[in-house]
Amino acid sequence: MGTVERRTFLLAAAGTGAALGLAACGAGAASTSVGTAAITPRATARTGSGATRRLVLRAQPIEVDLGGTIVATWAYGSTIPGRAFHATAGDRVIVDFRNDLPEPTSVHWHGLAIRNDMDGVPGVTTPETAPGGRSSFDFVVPDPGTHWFHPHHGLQLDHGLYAPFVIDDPDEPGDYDAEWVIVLDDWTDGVGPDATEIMAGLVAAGESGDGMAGMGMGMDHGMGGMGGMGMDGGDVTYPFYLVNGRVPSDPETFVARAGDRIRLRIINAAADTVFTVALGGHDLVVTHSDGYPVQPVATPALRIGMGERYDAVVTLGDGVFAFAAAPDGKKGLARALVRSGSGSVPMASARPAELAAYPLTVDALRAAESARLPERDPDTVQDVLLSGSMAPYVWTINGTTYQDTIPLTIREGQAGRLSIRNMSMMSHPVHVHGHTFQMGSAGGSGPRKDTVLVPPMGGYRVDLVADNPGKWMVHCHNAYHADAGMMTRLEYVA
Ligand SMILES: [Cu+2]
Repeated sequence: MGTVERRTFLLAAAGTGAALGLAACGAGAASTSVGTAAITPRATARTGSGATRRLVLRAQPIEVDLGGTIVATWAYGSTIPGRAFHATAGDRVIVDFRNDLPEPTSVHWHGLAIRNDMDGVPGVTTPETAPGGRSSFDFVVPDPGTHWFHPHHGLQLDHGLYAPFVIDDPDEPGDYDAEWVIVLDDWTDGVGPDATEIMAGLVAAGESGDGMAGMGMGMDHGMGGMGGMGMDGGDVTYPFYLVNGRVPSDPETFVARAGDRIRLRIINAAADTVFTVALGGHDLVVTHSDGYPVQPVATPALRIGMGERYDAVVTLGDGVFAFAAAPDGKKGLARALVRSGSGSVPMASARPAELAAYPLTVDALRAAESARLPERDPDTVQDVLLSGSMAPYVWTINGTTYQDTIPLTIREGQAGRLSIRNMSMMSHPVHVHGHTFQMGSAGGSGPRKDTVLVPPMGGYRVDLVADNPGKWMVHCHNAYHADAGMMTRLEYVA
């Protein structure tokens, strides 16, 4: 495990605790946040490639075929996922965004440590885009990797509003024959209750003290509803789980030749579902976590939390294989097919044997040398305590919901350490905007990431460098937990 620490805490699950107000011990709660004046010089100091790429993006209501089921939803463009956008590290990206949805929205560029005022968080970094309105974004993409974009607005993530954002590394040889982007999702739009109805059901169930009470709202026929009582399987069961917008009975089929080396770029865009993924008959050789290289490690199966991305290389055998994504703690399966020869197509419900293996998690990964932060003792250590409950349906960081949060603080140039501890019986994917952290300690062997799945009652220590001034969200990437309060900010102070 190297220095990656996974700490288990013997804390009562119910203890949201009053004595947790440790958030602001680092840089001083009385300091004032830095403003745009600090953001611009830092952003303009970035060396670019000189190239400019343009993205014309429209959020709109569409009808889309999931594979025999046509549903109404909201999407970027006319497909689910939205078309993947490609750039090279150092490129300037100019986005012309139009909102044709009936409510305000925003676009957040997940995993990109771009300038703060382009981060797409209404009320914190970037104005929302009104219905019928336009917004433009203009930023330099600093780091290569598999990233994505989605709204940072209420529960909009649980519609079809997501798309890959792939940044190529000009210095990487690309030792593979092809790359395939694989986006996982949990799906309810047009077949089950929508996100707002699900949230209302979770809140109502929490008020009645009955975690299953929400089942009454049209979800009593197995087409969706609330999951188990706060266990690791998420809070919501979904009618469908999708790979690249397709149900398992009518999957996307990737075609290649036996012996080809394929780079998979796997993105979990789900709102409430952790997936375990496997390619039948193959090992996945994991090469990157959240865009950053790791020492390659082979595994039959891989666990991926919401918001996380993993890249893996596979060397294809000869035949027809299922790439399967099993939702943790829930029934159902998502899949794509890989065809590299003749053979019969596995049944839609067939689970590759690899899914029975214990899946690789972040604990087994070590950063490539190039991905390690410089070794450095932290200037500030701050707690990120995750807690909450199903009844009432409230999720907190450091003992408060977002509206009452006391932001984490840091000064530009400081080394910061977050001590993330999960005091609940659910896993939470914790996402930090504008930065990537190194698991364990700076200069150690832990992987670089921007989103980490923290297991029930577990914890991680992560280090980051305060090199991107602004106000940055730190939050759970479960859309329902975030909406129920599980968010805070990391604010730069003078
Ligand atoms: Cu959570």
